[in-house]
Amino acid sequence: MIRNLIFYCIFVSSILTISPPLVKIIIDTDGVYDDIRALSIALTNPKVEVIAITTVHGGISANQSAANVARLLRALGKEDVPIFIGSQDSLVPKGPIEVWEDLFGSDGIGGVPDANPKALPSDFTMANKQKSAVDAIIELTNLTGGIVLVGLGPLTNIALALRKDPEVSKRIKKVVLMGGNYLGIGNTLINSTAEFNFLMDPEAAHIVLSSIHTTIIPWDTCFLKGPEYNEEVDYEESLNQKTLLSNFLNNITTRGRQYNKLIGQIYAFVDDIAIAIAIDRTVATKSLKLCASVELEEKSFTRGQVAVDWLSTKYDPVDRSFKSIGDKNDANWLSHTFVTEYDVKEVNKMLMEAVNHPGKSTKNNIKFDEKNSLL
Ligand SMILES: [Ca+2]
Repeated sequence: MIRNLIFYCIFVSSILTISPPLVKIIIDTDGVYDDIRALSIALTNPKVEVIAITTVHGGISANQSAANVARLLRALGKEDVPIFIGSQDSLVPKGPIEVWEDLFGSDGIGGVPDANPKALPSDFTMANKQKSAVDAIIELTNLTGGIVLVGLGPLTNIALALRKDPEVSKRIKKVVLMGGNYLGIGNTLINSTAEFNFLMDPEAAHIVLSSIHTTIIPWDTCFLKGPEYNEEVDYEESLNQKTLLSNFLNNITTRGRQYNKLIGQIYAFVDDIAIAIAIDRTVATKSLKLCASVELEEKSFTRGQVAVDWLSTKYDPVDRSFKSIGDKNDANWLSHTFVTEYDVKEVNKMLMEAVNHPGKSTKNNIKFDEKNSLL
């Protein structure tokens, strides 16, 4: 009896040791090439269960985003991950999407439909047609506890989900966003101090930041730290591994990397950082907790910029930084965690593991040459 009990205890403890709980993630994305690179990490990381991928307008349409995600899922043999299409426009409609073709190509992923895996018409029909992204977020967070919601695009879907069912904010474990800023560094228009995702739907960003404490990877951090961290990692290392996924990521980012070079910008990590921090929060090595809101004034240079209340902060001598005193300020601006430094080597490691991951399909780890022919 005692021996059986000991065996049972060893058996249970070994299971607990071998199988830490999976990080359950829903990713909301506008499906351009950095989103696809970031999704690759989540979809292949053994610590992660991707519950669903929801798509939103942004760099491209929500439909094109869903097709790009479907193409990635085929590359990984992960067609079982559900895709739900969401909002086609911002809360205050802004009209047709202007795709930044020089950077992203016409489809948001480099305009290379013949790159392996080739784009297929069926990519546009893989998404679940029964349910919208907003309802999927509401229902899936009801079915599964402890979900981490990661936003990699404009926040329209997440805002609508929080509006339709405010309890979403209590059910989810946390929200990690790539977007916004805290120093007013913009990345879209020369007359705007807003970051792209927030500028594409400032009202949605305002709703999200007013409804729930979030962890934000602001554009300022990507912009300021990207060049500095280039001394620590080779951002293109994961693109030269000659696996199907590595070649795919290389092909879909070629145009963007060339364009960045042309305008003197560096090809660095962006959305990948959000996914890495959602999986392992220690990837964020320094952060600021700040009460913040979003500027909504129309036709202003600052529309979509994050407004920070520095007066409600105090100096933290240990971290040598300013941090908010409470969870909200007197104007009810909630506090948010802005990641200001991150472990770039760990993000690169996760990306390297992704491109070298065999996935469900063994074809993924077969080595390919530059033209995608089998070696
Ligand atoms: Ca994005």
